[in-house]
Amino acid sequence: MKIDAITIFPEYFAPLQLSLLGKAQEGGLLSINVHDLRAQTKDIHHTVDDAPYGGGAGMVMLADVWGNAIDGVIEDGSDLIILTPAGRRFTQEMAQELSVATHLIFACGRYEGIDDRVREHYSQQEYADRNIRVREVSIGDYVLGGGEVASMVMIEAITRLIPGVLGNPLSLAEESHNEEGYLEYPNYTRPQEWRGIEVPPVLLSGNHGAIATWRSSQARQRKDANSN
Ligand code: 6GU
Repeated sequence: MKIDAITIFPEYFAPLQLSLLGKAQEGGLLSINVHDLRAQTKDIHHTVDDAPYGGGAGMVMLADVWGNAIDGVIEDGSDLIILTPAGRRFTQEMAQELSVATHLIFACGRYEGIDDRVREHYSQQEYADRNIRVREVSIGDYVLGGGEVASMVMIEAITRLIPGVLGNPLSLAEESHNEEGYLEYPNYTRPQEWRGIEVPPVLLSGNHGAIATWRSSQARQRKDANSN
């Protein structure tokens, strides 16, 4: 999978070089390229935004600068993801869908967002004919300063589903097992007693049927206790 992220803050993406994602890139399973939007500006001030037509608070990012940046990376089959709090909610299901994509482009908006003609332009039939799909995505019901952190959340959730990226493929199998809105059961390791709290005895029983029953009941209780 190839990922291009376009942003005015390329430094935000440094953590993607760490841990399993860094290894996946070294191993060639994944390539992540971060692009500075300002490199596409042609004026001396490197302007990326302007006041909104119709008035109102904040600034809107320039269509032309975004168009130049996206044109530089887009190819047949690309998925263009525009990060905005007004987008469709990112879920595990969307992560699964995107984990089989070949090329993801993350357009990280700041301020009051990107001139909407960018979305409209790349949604046209000529792009659809090239298997290019555009989506506006949000990671949840709260407002961030920009799409950078949101795109990193998506990149982590999506890329760990690519075979070979996650260290332990068994935990993936167990997870998909647990879909259907399931939350996982509580886990324990040594020591058997810590600060006066014992590991639940059923886990030491060696009775695998009883352990499975206990775990699913615990997962259910935890899900209920944490439900909004
Ligand atoms: Cl994608 N962007 C911003 N600015 N805020 C968000 C978001 C995205 N998702 C949730 N909140």
